[in-house]
Amino acid sequence: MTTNKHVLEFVEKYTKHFQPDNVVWIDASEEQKEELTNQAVATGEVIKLDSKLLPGCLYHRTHPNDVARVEHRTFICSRDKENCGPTNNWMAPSEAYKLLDEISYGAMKGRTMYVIPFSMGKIGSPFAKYGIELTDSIYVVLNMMIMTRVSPKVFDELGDSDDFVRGIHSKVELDEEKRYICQFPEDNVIYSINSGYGGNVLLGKKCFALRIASYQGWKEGWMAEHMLILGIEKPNGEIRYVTGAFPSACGKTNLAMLIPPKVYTEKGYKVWTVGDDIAWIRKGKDSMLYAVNPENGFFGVAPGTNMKSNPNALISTQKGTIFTNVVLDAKTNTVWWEGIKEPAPTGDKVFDWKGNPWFEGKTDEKGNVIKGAHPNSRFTSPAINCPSISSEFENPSGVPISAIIFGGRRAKAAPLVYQSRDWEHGVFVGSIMASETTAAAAGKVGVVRHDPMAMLPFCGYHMGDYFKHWLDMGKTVENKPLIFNVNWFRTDDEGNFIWPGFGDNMRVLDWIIRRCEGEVDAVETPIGFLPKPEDINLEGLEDFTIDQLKTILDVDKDTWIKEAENITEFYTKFGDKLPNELVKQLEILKENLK
Ligand code: OXD
Ligand code: MN
Repeated sequence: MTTNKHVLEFVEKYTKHFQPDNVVWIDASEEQKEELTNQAVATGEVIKLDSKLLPGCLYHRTHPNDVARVEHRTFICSRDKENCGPTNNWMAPSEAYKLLDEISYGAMKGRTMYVIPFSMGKIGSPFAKYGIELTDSIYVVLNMMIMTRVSPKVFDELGDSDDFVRGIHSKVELDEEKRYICQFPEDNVIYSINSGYGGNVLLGKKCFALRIASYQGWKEGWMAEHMLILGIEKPNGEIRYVTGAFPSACGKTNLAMLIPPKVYTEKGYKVWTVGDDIAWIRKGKDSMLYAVNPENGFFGVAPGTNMKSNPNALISTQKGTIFTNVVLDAKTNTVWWEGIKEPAPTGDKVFDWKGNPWFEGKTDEKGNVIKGAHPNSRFTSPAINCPSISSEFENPSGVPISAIIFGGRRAKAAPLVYQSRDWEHGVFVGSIMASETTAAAAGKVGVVRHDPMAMLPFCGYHMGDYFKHWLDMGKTVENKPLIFNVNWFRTDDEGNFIWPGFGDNMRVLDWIIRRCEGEVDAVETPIGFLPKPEDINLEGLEDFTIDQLKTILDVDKDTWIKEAENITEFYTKFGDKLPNELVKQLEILKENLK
């Protein structure tokens, strides 16, 4: 398939290492896809779903110990420990290669090794970066064919070049004690073993498009961010693009595919989806920042996705999709998850994500309800399935960004929306993001942690340098995006969400766009500019009053004084690498709160 000697050497080296029975080069042809699917069906690795109800769809279960990203087993193996920074785990590259080689030596005996040439970004576009993933999992191959552009054309683009990311994956024995997800930024290498969960093994996604790419972007003058990209079409046909950084499982996919409320659609507003998880950002025309989505599909969280919360996502899953760890109804060969629709399927052929017979309300021996789908169960769907996919999705130059939104899951503290005073303050706002943890990563759920720019688990270098890079990128463009922070998750004393969220988030996007166009003024507060309550359009919103809105537009000084103390402590981690601009911004915040 190629004569590129770097590629051939790489494949040969790991063929010797893993000792597979066969090596198969992936050309992503329909015949090959069909053949691989049939093989995976024969071994039980995947189950074919009903060809009429869910054409081209497959079902898969991961090992029960392997259902989320494992941040404590994820390492940045930079040559110098200092470059990994205080927020990542570090291992010396030589030590890491040795350890991983030892654990995975001969791991593919009796298996096939697949060689996947893939592109992040449209092949041949200025944003595109190429990779080769080696894997012993057909599930990985089939997912990569949805999530990235898998094609032998990658070799044509590469020519003789050595400029590709080497992705090495083996399930080995799925031993969680020997699970390692290692990134070697200076070597362009990712080495992932003992896992079969998407976020750990679809190496184009978090490992490449964020961890390695953030490092590449730092060196090459661009940015790789954990951000959705959406376009808001106004009644006059103009489209404004917004990117949004939110931690995992905080609604990026829902926001990216938002359907505006009737009061907006009637006037002609539309929302277009460019990306739901990752944005690569570069300086472009008109001295603006431009963003592309380097992925080709969605790896979305299933539970809670339904025709009301996100019809565009649900429709995207109706063909060519791989479902992982949801409920299987083996009688109809369809899937179900909590929140998709009531009632759950019944009968003796309904199985939960672990493969056990299941019915809604089933409890364990302690009386706890057993969920049918894992809270981090997923769908992998082609982006072209999405009814709201933007016509600019494939634009090789990306889309111009008018606004950047940061947002976390905060029961208190952060108001519904506020705007930073300028770029520098905006970088500060991103750097102080905090959010309650979710099921997307192994560990405790619901604990507030600092997650700057939603990149805490994904930044491939020192986060102090990352902040500096953000500050520098602002200097490269005159027409900078305005920077905002949102919080859809404020709760009342009973713990209920106050803001209706979902499609109604359009009302906040509308304010953001009107701010970008200079059409509406705002109130200056210690933390930035807040909307006047009457400027958030509540028309047509039932059961929600302006008084409720006011409760989520407040900036409680005592809460923020505590927040400033937490930020001070968090910032000490970065030592000398914390840019002075951010120190100054923290002082301004404290001063404003006096
Ligand atoms: C994801 C994640 O899968 O952030 O997008 O975990
Ligand atoms: Mn994500």
